[in-house]
Amino acid sequence: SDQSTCRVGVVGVPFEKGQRNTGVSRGPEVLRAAGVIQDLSSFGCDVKDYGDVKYEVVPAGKQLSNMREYDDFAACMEKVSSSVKQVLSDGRLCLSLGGDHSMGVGTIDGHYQAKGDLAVLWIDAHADINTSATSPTGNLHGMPVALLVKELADYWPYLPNMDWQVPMLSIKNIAYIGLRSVDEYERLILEKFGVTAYAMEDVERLGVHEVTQRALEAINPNGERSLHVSFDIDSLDPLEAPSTGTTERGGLSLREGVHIMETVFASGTLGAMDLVEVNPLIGSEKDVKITVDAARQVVRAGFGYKRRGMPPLLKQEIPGY
Ligand code: 4U7
Ligand code: MN
Ligand code: MN
Ligand code: MN
Repeated sequence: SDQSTCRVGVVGVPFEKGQRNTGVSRGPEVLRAAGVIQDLSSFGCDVKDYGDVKYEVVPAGKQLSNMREYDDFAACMEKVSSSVKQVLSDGRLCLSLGGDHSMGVGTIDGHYQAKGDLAVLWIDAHADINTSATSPTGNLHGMPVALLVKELADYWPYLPNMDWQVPMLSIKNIAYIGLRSVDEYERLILEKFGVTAYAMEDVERLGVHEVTQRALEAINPNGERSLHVSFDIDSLDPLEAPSTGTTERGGLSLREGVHIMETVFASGTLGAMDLVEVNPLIGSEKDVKITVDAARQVVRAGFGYKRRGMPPLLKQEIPGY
């Protein structure tokens, strides 16, 4: 019998220039080596690995202020976008392994090109909605949401080599879960546009299940939009995911992260998921293992793994069953 519950395409994005720590670019290699792909096929997914995205830099000819490594970013994300678009056009769900979170620009652009109107669930300690004018760091991994939304298009200078990317997302169709480190101007934008944002205090008050249901209801009430989940591993508490560059204490438990992804799967709307910001060069060997194991559990939950157990794959007949 064909029990393939899902068809998935995996894209690796070994990009780390959106932030300052060496090592995030090794995320895809470490997650694959730990068995992310086998995790999915072990419960019946049909998984195809599309490999890692490669790019060549085209210098913009001028420095963009407060956008570090802009040339590499623009070149890489164009390739990320076309890979994600390819996976989805092949009739697969897309799992993108990062890499730093600036890659959300490429993955969400590619998703939009394949599926049109989207709903985006951004699971993160941070809002990642700085522009080059508001960013305290100049790090592009803190800016992807602001690059993607229509409502902030006028807040950017002309961005050379980004003509392939049109800000197409409505800020109304994004919801956050896990926030606990939001910069002042980010807060201003969230307030101004009434963005659906469940910070940690909301998870405490309502519980993770209610928060996830409300987030999905707000951005995709009829379930007609394809859902993009961008999961920053730093949304989890650093006790559960220590090997990442921008830890914030007081985060989601691994169980809460898994529960969010189980709820996402149950909604039947998932089109693509990013798992980003795992940095195997931060912390001890044990820290890296804890972080990578957490990432694996979050991913498999999103593609249909059930903690209560899965039915057998019936590769052979077992007498008596
Ligand atoms: B991540 C920060 F200032 N807001 O913009 C910034 F605190 O993808 C952090 O969520 C961004 O990890 C964190 O640099 C980006 C900073
Ligand atoms: Mn992030
Ligand atoms: Mn973050
Ligand atoms: Mn981070």
